[in-house]
Amino acid sequence: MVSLALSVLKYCRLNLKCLLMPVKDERGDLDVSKVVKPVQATLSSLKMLDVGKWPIFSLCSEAELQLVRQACVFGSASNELLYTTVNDEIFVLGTNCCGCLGLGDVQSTIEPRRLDSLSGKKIACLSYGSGPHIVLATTEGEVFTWGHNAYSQLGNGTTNAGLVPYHISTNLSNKQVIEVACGSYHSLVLTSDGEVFAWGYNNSGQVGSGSTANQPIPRRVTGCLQSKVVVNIACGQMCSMAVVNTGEVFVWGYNGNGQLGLGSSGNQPTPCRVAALQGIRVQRVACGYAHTLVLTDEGQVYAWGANSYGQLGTGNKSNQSYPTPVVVEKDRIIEIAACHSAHTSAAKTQGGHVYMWGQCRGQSVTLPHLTHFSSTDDVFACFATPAVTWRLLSVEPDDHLTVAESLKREFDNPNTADLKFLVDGKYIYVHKVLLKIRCEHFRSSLEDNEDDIVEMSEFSYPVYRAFLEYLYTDSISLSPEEAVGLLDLATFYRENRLKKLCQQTIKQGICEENAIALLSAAVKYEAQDLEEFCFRFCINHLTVVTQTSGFAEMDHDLLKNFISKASRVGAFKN
Ligand SMILES: *[C@@H]1O[C@H](CO)[C@@H](O)[C@H](O)[C@H]1NC(C)=O
Ligand SMILES: *[C@@H]1O[C@H](CO)[C@@H](O)[C@H](O)[C@H]1NC(C)=O
Ligand SMILES: *[C@@H]1O[C@H](CO)[C@@H](O)[C@H](O)[C@H]1NC(C)=O
Ligand SMILES: *[C@@H]1O[C@H](CO)[C@@H](O)[C@H](O)[C@H]1NC(C)=O
Ligand SMILES: CC(=O)N[C@H]1CO[C@H](CO)[C@@H](O)[C@@H]1O
Repeated sequence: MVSLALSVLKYCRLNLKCLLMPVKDERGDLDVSKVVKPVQATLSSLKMLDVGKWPIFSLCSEAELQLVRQACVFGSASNELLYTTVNDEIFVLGTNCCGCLGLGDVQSTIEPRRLDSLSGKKIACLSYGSGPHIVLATTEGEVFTWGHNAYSQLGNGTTNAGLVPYHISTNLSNKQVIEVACGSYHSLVLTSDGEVFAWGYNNSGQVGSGSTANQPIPRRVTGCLQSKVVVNIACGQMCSMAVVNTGEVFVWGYNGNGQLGLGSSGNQPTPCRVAALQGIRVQRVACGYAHTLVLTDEGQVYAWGANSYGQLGTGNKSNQSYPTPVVVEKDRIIEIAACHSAHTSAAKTQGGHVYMWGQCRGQSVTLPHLTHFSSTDDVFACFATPAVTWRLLSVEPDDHLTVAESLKREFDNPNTADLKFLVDGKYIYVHKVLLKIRCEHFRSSLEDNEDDIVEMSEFSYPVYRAFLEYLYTDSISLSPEEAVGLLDLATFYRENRLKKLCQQTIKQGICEENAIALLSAAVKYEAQDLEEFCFRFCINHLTVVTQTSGFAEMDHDLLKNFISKASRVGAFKN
C-alpha cells in the first residue's frame, strides 16, 4: 500500500501541472478524479519480510521490498545482498567481491539485478563463506555454488573463481540436499538420507577427509559418521559439526581455541564425538567464528571454544574447551544463533525474549543480555560485526494475521463477498456485515437489502473503491485529485475521519495551477481547514495564481470572497 501511495504521488507530481481545472460530472460536482488514471490496489496476501534493520535494504525501493520473501546479507563488510521475491525471482546487489553475486561479471551494483541463471529455481537453504562463496540448495535438492574458489570451495574440481552458479552433480546427483553450511573457505551439505558431504579448504581437517589436502569435489564425510543419520550441520571459520538423530554431536577440523569441545586444542582430521555431552541430547548446533553453541531437547544451551568477547556467555572471557552451560533465564530456549564470521551469540526463549552476548557492536558482553528484539536476526542486523544474516531470512510460513490484516485482505475478494457494487462498469466486492459495522450510512441503507448487487452512479470508480477500501483498512491511498472526489463522498456520507484524511492528501498535492480549484472544493464541501490552507497558498503565490485559468473561471461569489479576504490580510498592499 505504501508503494502504491508513493507511486501515485510520483505520478501526481508529474501530472498535476496539466490538470488545470476539475471536470464536472453529471451531478455537476467537482470530480477531478476522472482525469487521473485509476490505480488498482493489489493487496499482498502475505506479510512483508521484516528487513527494516538491515541497512543494505535501503537500496531497494518500497515496491521491491514488498515483494521480498527470503533474503541473505553477506560479505566481509555486509555489502552483498541476495533476495527472492513472491514471484520466485532471485535478485542480487552489492560490491560483488569475487563475482559472488553470480551475475557473470565482477561489476558492483547499487540496484538489484535479477539472477537469471537460476530462474525457475526456489531456494530451500543457503550459506556463504568469507571469500565470499555461496552454496545454495533448491527445494528440489539440487546444489549450486559460485563466488570465491581459491580453495575449491565451489566443489567443481577447479580453483577458478565462479562467476555464475555452478550446478554440482559429482557425487550428489542422486542425492537430495536439505541443508547447507559454509565455513570461511569450506562447504558442507546434508542430504535427506542423513549423509554429510564436504569440500574446499582443508588446512585443519575441516573437510573431514583425514588429510589436509584441499578437497576439490564433494566427498562424503565418513569415519564414525558412516552409519549415523545426521539431522543438523554447522561450520565455524575452519571447523565442522554434525548433530545426529540420537542427539550426539560430532566435530572435526580446527580446534585451536577448544571450539570442538573435546577438552583439547588439537585439530581433528576426522569426525569425533563430543564425549562430554554424554547423556545430553542435542537438537541444534550453531557455530560462531571460533565458538560453538548447542541447544538441547530440554531447551538448555551449552557453549564452548573461544571467549575473548564473552561469546560463551559464562560471565568471563576465558576460553572453554569443554561444554559449559549458558544460563539465560528459567524459560526454555527454542533457538540459538551464531555465524561463522562473527563472535556474536543470540538465543530466543519460548516466551519470545531475545538475548545476545559476545561481541556486540565492538563491546564484549559476557552474560546473556535481554534485548527488545523479537527475532535473533535483528541481533545480527544491529550488533554483529560484520552485520550479516546468520540464516536465510524468510517470511514465517505460519505467520498469523491480525484482525486488521485479515479484513484488509478480504476487501474486493469475490470469493467471500456477499455484495458487489457496480461502478463505471466495474465491480467492487464487499461484505454487508462489515459495511454495516463500519459505516452509519450502510447501517440504514443495507438494513432490509436483499440484493447482492448495487449500482452506483454518483461517484467515480476510483473514488468509490477508495471509500470502500477505507472501511476495511482505515487508510486511503489516492492521488490528491481523486481525494477531492472522495472529499465530496465523505461529506455526503458524513464520514468525518475520512474527510480529514482526504484533506491531508489534497494538501500534499497543491500547486499554483490547481490551488483555486482546490480552494473551491474546500468551500463547497465545508472543509474549513483545507480552505484556510488553500487560501494561504494562493496568497503566498498570488501573482501566478491570479494568472491561471482556474482563477479566470472562478465562480463569482467565490471570487468576491477571495478578493475581500485577500485584501483583509493585506495581500494587495505594496
Ligand atoms: C568450474 O567453475 C569454473 C568457474 O566457473 C569454470 O571455469 C570451470 O569450467 C568449472 N569446471 C567444471 C568442471 O565445470
Ligand atoms: C566421489 O567422487 C570421487 C571421484 O569421482 C570418488 O573417488 C568417490 O568415491 C565418490 N564418492 C564419495 C561418496 O565420495
Ligand atoms: C582464547 O582464544 C583466542 C582466540 O579466539 C585467543 O586469542 C586467546 O589467546 C585464547 N585465550 C586463552 C586464555 O587461551
Ligand atoms: C569462567 O567461567 C567458567 C564457567 O562459569 C568457569 O568454569 C571458569 O572457572 C571461569 N574462569 C575464570 C578465570 O574465572
Ligand atoms: C593449508 C593446506 O594444508 N593446504 C593443502 C590443501 O591441499 C593442497 C593439495 O590439494 C595442498 O597443496 C595444500 O598445501
